[in-house]
Amino acid sequence: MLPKLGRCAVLGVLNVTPDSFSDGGVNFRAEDAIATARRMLDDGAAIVDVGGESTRPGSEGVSVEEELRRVVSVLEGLVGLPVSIDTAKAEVARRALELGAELINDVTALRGDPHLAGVVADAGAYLCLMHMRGAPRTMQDDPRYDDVAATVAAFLEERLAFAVEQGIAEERICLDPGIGFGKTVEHNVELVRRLDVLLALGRPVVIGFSRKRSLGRMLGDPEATTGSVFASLGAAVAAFERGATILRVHDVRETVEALTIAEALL
Ligand code: HH2
Repeated sequence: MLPKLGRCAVLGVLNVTPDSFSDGGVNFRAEDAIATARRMLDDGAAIVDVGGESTRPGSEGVSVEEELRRVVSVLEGLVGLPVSIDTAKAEVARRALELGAELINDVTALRGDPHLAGVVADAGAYLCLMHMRGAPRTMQDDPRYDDVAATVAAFLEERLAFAVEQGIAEERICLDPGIGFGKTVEHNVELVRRLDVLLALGRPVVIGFSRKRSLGRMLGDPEATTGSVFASLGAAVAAFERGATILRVHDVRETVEALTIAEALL
């Protein structure tokens, strides 16, 4: 799945939103988004993940019409290029697949829209199932787990079985612990340190630590709302070393260079 680097692939984040936590507004105009996507692919991304709804902590979500309005012109400008769509909505996924998207990245792991599984199955598309506790509006209100790695693994195992039951081929599914989605800094750290628990499910693991607030907080700012590029590179290399094979990142060129060297040396 998604070859480009030798042993892992970079998925470039393209938020077509006014309010994403680290790059909100930067690619809100379709021309800018299309140019950014092309640059990410030139820089070595295996695929570009187009999203029209922010899931940052506290966000409320947008309507299907608004999400379609944001992403369709961008997808039209990227026909023929490897694209993923970051959506939980069946209607947005359906339109994106018609326009050539190959992967559906669903942060709700098929719990958000009862029609999404059928859309993915009918298209024979790739699917990313992500763990999230609660919903973006409230997910960071004091999240607690007895054993975060075991809880996330059990959840993803159940969602994987559900997706397969719905007719989605297991070989097309990858799993993501959802860094920052209903998790403290310590939970996020433990999920990467114990990635073997997720790898035991037998599917490729995606890690999206890029620019997330935990990185800024780990560097000593308790109020940080983002993390730096340098901190993100450290997280990407560590996640790769722990066995993640798909890294979801904002800074593609920097990450591809870091991972190319890590692949050569590890
Ligand atoms: N993180 C975000 C959004 N989608 N999808 C997966 N599979 N894994 C992630 O870690 C993940 C994701 C949040 O980051 P971003 O897209 O940059 O921000 P926003 O949701 O504010 O647009």
